[in-house]
Amino acid sequence: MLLNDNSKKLFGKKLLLLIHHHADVDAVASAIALQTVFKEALICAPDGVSSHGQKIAEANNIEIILESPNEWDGTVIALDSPNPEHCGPVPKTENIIVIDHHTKIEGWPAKTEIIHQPNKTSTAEIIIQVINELDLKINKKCANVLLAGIYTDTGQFRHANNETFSSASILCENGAEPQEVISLLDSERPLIQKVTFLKAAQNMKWIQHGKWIIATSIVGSFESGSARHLIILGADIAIVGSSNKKGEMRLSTRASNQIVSKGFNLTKILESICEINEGSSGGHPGAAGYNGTGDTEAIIEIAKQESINKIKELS
Ligand SMILES: [Mn+2]
Repeated sequence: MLLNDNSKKLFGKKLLLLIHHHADVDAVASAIALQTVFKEALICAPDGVSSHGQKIAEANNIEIILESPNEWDGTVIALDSPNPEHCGPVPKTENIIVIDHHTKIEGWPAKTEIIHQPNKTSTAEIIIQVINELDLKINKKCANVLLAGIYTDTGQFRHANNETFSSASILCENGAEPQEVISLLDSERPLIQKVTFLKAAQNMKWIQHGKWIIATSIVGSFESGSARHLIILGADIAIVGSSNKKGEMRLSTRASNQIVSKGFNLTKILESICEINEGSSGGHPGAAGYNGTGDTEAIIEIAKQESINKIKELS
């Protein structure tokens, strides 16, 4: 059982569904799914929604507010967000539920109800179980968006496990249409994204260490998609950075299934950057992100060196 009596009670209050910065499909889908069973719930994305996240919202006519209220006199449900910084500012409230599947959850106030399932390949899969335990029904819209969350968070099922397919199967029994989801998400990318990915490849530097290849690049935006594409090109570890004029910078990192299966873990690399440069990090062994301040190139270099050190420890 994921839910205790207290968390069940908290679902009965006025709900604010808070999704992480630059919300991805998993986060947006989890919020939309909960809104299909709690019609009055508000969805809030304090730092915007990714382009695919927006697609899912638009296809379902969902309204997402972009500024989080200062206070909330019901329950705030943080989705797909391992720490408060990822979805902040969190409104002042008595009641918080966190539903997440990232490796490490931290920084939430003591009274928070934490539903943490790091073995699940998406938050969407946790939502299926939550809705079941609340004795509510998954309708077609709910099933479709959750399938979209699973589809993207598992990299089109490349990182799926046994349970992922059981969850997807439950969704299909409840009306999800795999082809609808796939054609919505695989439709053509905006030009600016395509150009960014090409620039990421153009400015890429790479080194080989043993049989492993580490690629790095800097882009203006879309760093996670850029990192993913460097893996498709043949890198085992991709580290892509971006920064803004305020001096804030972001790293997005990806690792190939091959190196992850040997025990390589990106969250460890980014945690060591937090020790050196503060900031916050989170994610999974094969896909992780870091937010901080400082010189992007220097921090990419540190991440690269840390990766080389970890490669030396692999079997
Ligand atoms: Mn997720």
